[in-house]
Amino acid sequence: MPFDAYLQQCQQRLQTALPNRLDQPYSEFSDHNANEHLARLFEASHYSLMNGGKRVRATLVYATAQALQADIDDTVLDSIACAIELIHAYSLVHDDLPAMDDDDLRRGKPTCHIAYDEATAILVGDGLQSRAFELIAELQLPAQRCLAMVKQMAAASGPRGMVGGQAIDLASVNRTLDLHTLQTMHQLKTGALIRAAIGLSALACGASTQQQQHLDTYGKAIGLAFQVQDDILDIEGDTATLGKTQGADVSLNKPTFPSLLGLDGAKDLARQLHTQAVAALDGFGSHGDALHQLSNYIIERQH
Ligand code: GRG
Repeated sequence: MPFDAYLQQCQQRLQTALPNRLDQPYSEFSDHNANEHLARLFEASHYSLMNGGKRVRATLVYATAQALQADIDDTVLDSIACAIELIHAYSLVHDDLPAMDDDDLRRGKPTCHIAYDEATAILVGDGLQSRAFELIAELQLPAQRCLAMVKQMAAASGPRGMVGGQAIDLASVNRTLDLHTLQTMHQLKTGALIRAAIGLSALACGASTQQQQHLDTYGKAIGLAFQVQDDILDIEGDTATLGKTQGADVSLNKPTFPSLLGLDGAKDLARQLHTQAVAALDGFGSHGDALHQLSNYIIERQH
């Protein structure tokens, strides 16, 4: 199947799977006045989650299961894909807040705190994150496997992962970072959740230790490549195509790959990471095609 069609298929799968899973906790209030008081939080959560998004992380969940030729229930995979997208959406809502990147535009629309208000945006992020963990905890899989997945998602999204990367990012405004520190920051901030999308899927599918290692090498490389391409697009893209403010990193005086390596150096790095990622897929043969195409997409994407 051509990659565009594959990506579209995964995106469509999420259009149904996400609202189904987001709505569930509210159903217990259906005969209760609390529903009325939750309406704003509920609406703002939908707004932040169902507003487009490429769903790259969810697609990685499906493509990993495909590489492993896993005999796994579709609803289990959908829940993992949704959990990862919920964590991602929470991080974007919080990242856009005035105390963080202070951005007005996300996925081509006003950010959550602009469309609603700051307190609601904080609660939306908190709620999306909690619900993500609930989804993994209630998977119909052996308890040990669920536990390992909860642990991996917590490590990837917490202070040893995405939150830690964000903290380094905030501390680095107006400062120079060396290449190693910049890479570490992005491995944590952007790369950790991308790796977790692959890692959780591999755990759920019962991948061998060796398969997990190869997939993690792939994930580590594309996680960083994703950010390198993001930095390139911050310079070469335009606000309309990006759906977020072009030049935001430069105007915040943030260190980026192009600022350290030059634009051509950053493009070279993206290509090197792509080569590493593809090499790690060798053992999966044609079953790894979707993962291969995803790594092409990550360094070729225009938004
Ligand atoms: C607030 C704890 C906390 C963390 C925020 C991921 C992150 C950390 C901030 C996002 C800032 C950002 C724009 C990083 C660049 C890479 C990135 C994660 C881009 C957004 O991901 P896409 O392009 O977005 O997959 P869509 O909208 O397609 O889902």
